Amino acid sequence: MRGAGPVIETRLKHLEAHLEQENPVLLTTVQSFRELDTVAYRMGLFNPEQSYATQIPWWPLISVLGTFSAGKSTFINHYLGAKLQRSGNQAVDDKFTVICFSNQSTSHALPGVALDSDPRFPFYKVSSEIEKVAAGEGSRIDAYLQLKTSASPALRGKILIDSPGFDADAQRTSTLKITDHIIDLSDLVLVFFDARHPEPGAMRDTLDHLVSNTINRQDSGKFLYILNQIDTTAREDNPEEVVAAWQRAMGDRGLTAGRFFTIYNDEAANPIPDEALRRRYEGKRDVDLADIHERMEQVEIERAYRIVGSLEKTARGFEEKVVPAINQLIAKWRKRTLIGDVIMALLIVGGFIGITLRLGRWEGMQLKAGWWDSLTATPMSMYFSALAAYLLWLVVHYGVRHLAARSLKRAAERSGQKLGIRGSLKAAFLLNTKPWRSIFSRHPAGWSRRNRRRIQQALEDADRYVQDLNDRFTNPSGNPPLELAAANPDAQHMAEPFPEAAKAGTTH
Ligand SMILES: Nc1nc2c(ncn2[C@@H]2O[C@H](COP(=O)(O)OP(=O)(O)O)[C@@H](O)[C@H]2O)c(=O)[nH]1
Ligand SMILES: [Mg+2]
Repeated sequence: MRGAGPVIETRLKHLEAHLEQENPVLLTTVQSFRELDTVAYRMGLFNPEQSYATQIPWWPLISVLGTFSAGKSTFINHYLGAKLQRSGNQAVDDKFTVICFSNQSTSHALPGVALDSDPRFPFYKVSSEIEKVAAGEGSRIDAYLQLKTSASPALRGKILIDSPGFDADAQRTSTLKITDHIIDLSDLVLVFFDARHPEPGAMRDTLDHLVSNTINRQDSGKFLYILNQIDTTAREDNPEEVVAAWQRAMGDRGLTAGRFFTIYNDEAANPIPDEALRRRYEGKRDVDLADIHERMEQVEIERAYRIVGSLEKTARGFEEKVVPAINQLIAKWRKRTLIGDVIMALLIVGGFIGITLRLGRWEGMQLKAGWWDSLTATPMSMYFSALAAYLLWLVVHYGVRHLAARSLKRAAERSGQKLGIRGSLKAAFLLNTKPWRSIFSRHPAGWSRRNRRRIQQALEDADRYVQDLNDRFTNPSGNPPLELAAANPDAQHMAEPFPEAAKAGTTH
């Protein structure tokens, strides 16, 4: 229980190596998480193959979903400023592509297995998810996922996911499952529609799955609905009608609030000969595209704060939740042990009296029984009898302690779950009931002065990271500073992030 095990150590090294390229502030947070890990190991909360750092997603995830041939890949290529993804009106990609930053200039395509086994990526362990819904498919992870890297500065600190089209007739359950998984993990979901086919029939699957099913989600704000290829309406007599029909179709699914964007891609677009009309189209497109890009950037910033928020929340959790919960369990355990001791003592004394009444008699203050006489005959034999009695009592007492601890295992598990404590509260509690721990000890095992200093240090570091992030992200572009580090620590589930401002590379 001293430090991180070899598997987790390797993972943390990978994580650090990647952050080194991307975001120095967040790189230093890994060190703080390691300190908290140490405390968790010593307290028995974590086994050596667990770490706070690997339990949170480090990259903001932006997924691009929507109808087949709507221009998803084209949009991504434009964003990256590189032709990474193939595009075309035929189904050119039937896999999900996870695109992440690497500063090596040539981009690599790696198989899905790489994603499944590397905890830096959001698909870590997705095969077991797939396996749950489609037996046998989990091992075919390569059929569904691939990884590409790109050195585009716009990609720094985030991960993009390109997806296959969404209108295949029979969506295989595994594809749907992956889509759902991606939606859950994503910080931002761009849902693409095709202005060439704004009729409800053509968009049915997308509407069903990416509109109807999502509007009631708690995180519905992360969905942006985009009508792409709007240039193709320039020839229509009534182009507004295309947009109106699209919005009606979504309204029919219950989606009425804003977040609608209409864009197109210059290079892929048909030229719009009428100069005034073209200007109008470009103007509107530029506004919407800038909004979309802004949202993509924002996600990255929020994530960085949330990682630090998570660090802070984890650090505070020791004092606020873990230690009180363990103390409570120890108090119950102590009580049960003492009650058990009393019961056992009464039983033993009772048994002793019973035996005595059968085998001997009391005369005055003296016990008259052959066995008692022989035990107390000489000082030596008295000494050994007392020792034997004491040893017997220890066996009884430790048996009672053990049973009392066992009787609280379930309670420890439940309390850990209820409080949302990561790691095993049960294991941490049981560590306190080991034979060498006193039932009267005042601090839980591992809650030493040294470890409390570690936590204090992590909290101080968290403050410093917030300042560093503020220095980095606040103002020059007019964005309001974010203050969610401490304010929004419960964003835990989707959590924490990391990024660096890839401000340098993106244009808008
Ligand atoms: N007119 C027009 N065509 C586009 C636009 N964006 C993409 N396309 C074309 O639409 C086709 C499908 O694009 P692609 O990016 O492969 O779509 P995906 O299936 O959603 O990834 C390609 O031939 C693109 O050149 C656009 O904004 N306007
Ligand atoms: Mg595509």
